Amino acid sequence: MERTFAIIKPNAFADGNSGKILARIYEEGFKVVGLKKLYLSKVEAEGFYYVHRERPFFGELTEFMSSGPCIAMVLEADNAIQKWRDLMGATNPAQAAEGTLRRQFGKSVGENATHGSDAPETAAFEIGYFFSGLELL
Ligand code: 3AN
Repeated sequence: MERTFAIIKPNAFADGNSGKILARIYEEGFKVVGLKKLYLSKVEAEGFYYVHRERPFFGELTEFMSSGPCIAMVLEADNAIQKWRDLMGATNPAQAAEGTLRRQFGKSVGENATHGSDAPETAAFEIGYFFSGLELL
């Protein structure tokens, strides 16, 4: 079993799509080990996306992620990191495959409905950034 970190981003939360996304998560066989609603500050979003600090879109990305509430989750499954990335689809919703969450709920490359860790090391950092061990029992 592997764990990954996932976010229902502010655009999907504001659009009222959190329930539909959670339903897909359960249908696809993930166990939801942790779940919380958060309203990130700009500084908290910057800390989360620290690896992207040199990217040209860092300001836009952290503004968006702190623009409204989101839902942070820890998901567990066999091969959870890749399995969740497959369910999300490509970063750009216009290029995401039919049936993926970003295709269905994303608006743009920034407002793309969901986040997912891209490797075991990033999953460990991201889970620890949002959840304590006691919250994941
Ligand atoms: P992924 O989230 O699919 O791993 P990355 O690592 O390319 O994609 O992007 C990291 C984050 O930055 C994503 N949450 C994405 O929404 C955002 N992002 C990527 N490119 C842009 C862009 N050109 N403008 C705004 N946000 C972007």
